[in-house]
Amino acid sequence: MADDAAPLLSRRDGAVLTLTLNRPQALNSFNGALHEALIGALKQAAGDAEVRCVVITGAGRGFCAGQDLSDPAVAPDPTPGAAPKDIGDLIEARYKPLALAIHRFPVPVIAAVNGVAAGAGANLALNCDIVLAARSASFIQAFAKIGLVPDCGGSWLLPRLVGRAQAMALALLGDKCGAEEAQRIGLIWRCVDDAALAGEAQALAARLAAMPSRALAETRRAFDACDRLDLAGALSLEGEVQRRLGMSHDYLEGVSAFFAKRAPVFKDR
Ligand code: T3D
Repeated sequence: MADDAAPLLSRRDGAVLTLTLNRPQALNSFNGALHEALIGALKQAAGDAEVRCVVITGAGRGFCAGQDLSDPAVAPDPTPGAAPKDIGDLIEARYKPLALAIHRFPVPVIAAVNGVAAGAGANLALNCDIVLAARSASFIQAFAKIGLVPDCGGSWLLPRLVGRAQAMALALLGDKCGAEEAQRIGLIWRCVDDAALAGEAQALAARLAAMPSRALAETRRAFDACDRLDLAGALSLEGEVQRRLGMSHDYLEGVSAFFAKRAPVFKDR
């Protein structure tokens, strides 16, 4: 694949937008062009009322191998005496906005993990609302192996997803966690046969796209916010969100459709 190939492929099927990371020669690792393309596509989709679910997947045999460690903009310079690069700026400028864009996205985001997901690539997937993986895929918290800590939200996500004991082992050892094991420990939702991944991801996306998007995004927001709340605070938050949703078109539509014994047509976003 030529270096000037589009780093991100974008396809619309009805209300479902599929974004394919497209640097297969480097296992879809992130360089500046891929970062810009992905965040740009997410921003555009967030403002497009016709998009009601996003699927992120990878081209070729990998999902995403995290940061492109050969990118001269951020890779350490081995020349004796060369000044170290400030990769904190990279995290602030690229990975933080990416993780937040997914957590604040107005409609569900699915990761369809088609192969190895390492470093920030693993955590890109784990930031998504639902992670579906091919049975042959794997997740690697590769950071410790190169002297770094989990980023792209990994330090927040991992203990919440799998508990501290599993999270510590995943992060400290950096071992490959196969998709079946990832499902068993609760790191991901489900793995499916490799040949079924794309179809299952699209079917799931179409199903979510027909659901009340605003309520789904508020569910994610409540789950994230409740981490900082006690039970009373969580109950208050639920009341505040229900108050808003109870005044929405989709609630009226959902209840009307229930009594009319017809399929609802949800519109809010
Ligand atoms: O700047 C900063 O570092 C801060 C940002 C941090 C965020 C991060 O994501 S840090 C973590 C970075 N990622 C890694 O450390 C993972 C590195 N990759 C691997 O450990 C392995 O490639 C995999 C376990 C993911 C897959 O192994 P395998 O044996 O299936 O494939 P491979 O042969 O290692 O890789 C295939 C090609 O992709 C190879 O290129 P080549 O030899 O065919 O020309 C390899 O160099 C390239 N590749 C894989 N990962 C990266 C990469 N090239 C650049 N950057 C990568 N991350």
